Amino acid sequence: MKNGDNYCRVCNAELKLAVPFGKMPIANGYLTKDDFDKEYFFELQLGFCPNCYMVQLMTQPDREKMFHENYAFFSSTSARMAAHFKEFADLVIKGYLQSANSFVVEIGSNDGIMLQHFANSGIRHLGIEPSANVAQVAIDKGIRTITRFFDEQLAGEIVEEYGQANAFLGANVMCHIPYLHSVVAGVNILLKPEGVLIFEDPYLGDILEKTSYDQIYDEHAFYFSVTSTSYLFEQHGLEVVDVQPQNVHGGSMRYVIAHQGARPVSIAVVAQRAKEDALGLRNAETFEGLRKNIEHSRDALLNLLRNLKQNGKRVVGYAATSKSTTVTNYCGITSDLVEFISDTTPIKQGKYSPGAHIPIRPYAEFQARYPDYALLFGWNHAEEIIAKEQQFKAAGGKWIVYVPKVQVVG
Ligand code: DWN
Ligand code: SAH
Ligand code: ZN
Repeated sequence: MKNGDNYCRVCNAELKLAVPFGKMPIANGYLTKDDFDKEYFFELQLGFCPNCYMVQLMTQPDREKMFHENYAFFSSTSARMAAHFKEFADLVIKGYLQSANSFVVEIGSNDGIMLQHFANSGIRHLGIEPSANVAQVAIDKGIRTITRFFDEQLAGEIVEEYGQANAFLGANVMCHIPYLHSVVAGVNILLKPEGVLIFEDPYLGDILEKTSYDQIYDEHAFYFSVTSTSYLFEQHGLEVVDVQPQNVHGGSMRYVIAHQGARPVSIAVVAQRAKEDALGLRNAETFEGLRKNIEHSRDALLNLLRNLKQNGKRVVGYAATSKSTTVTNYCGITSDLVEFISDTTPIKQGKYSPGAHIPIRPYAEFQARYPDYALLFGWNHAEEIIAKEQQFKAAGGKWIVYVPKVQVVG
């Protein structure tokens, strides 16, 4: 099997380069000044597979460079996401875990934001989380977690020790794993005959419709659609039996997967695939359009920030998201345009943003002296953030957003 830069990780066909972003650093690689001269960069390129239609990165850094004992993203930083994962857990418990001694596995379980609900209900559970520092937060909450990368080999070990699972879950993790065939082979081993895999990830349709190009960064190896996902699972005797759009992270899709023939296929699957055809998800030209939209978005944001600077306005970034690494580096936004980025995560504070080296400051500094404009890097949490920043608005503060288009609000 050929592997690497120019071949599809799902079907091995030659990829078409869709969007070149240039050199990019590790999206969550916050650094100190001492680390500037040894910072790692790679070529960020979005590729389109004309055979199975999987959209993917053409090169991805080694997993150990991204997921390790100093991983900077802690899931429980958003109240809205905490509520979302409680709903997700409740749905799984009611729908799939009613039999005695049920067993649920979650990959990418992070700080236990979802798995805590299974643990608290006394359900047999296991988290697989390779980033040791975030895994430790879950372990400290009494959530059983192993610090490993999930793959086929690990699936076999889990079945030996715990038996097969009724439900296998993953949120914003499946799209992070380049060796998808090993993962899906593992799912096949791990799932009981009537078991389900339920996972959700940012949806390609939303990225295209909203030009949310900042979803494209090192950790996100794949940009799934129902079309490409169906192809992948069918290779392994599994099938997509339901899909449900989710209003989180700027538009996600939840996929329910079962062994072929084990469960009826919902009409939502067929309907969504028809929508994808209409959106042009199988046409290379669609991605040429995306590339142009991304270039326009970059130019509009830079113009706006330069104008504000000329007019002596203070602009501060709000939320040092992984996504902001793509925006700052692709647009060339440094601390001359954005004074600092405010963030609530302690391990990001006092460091500098990857590549662009904008200082990351504690949230208290945003509150202490409101800027004229806040550039909303956490636009996917806009509702939650704008609701809690009424005082900023009352003080005359305005928001800059760039998804779905560059504009000033408030
Ligand atoms: O896929 C992924 C998603 C689930 O989470 C990962 N690859 C990495 C991460 O992406 P992200 O960093 O873009 O996630 P968020 O949730 O958009 O941003 C989180 C950051 O925003 C944290 O550093 C905390 C910060 N934040 C803040 O400072 N104030 C967040 C909120 C809601 C706030 O009010
Ligand atoms: N599920 C959480 C975390 C998403 S961030 C949420 O939605 O908020 C992605 C997580 O996947 C990280 O914590 C990372 O360490 C983990 N991860 C990356 N590769 C993995 C793999 N091969 N197996 C299991 N987890 C993995
Ligand atoms: Zn392919």
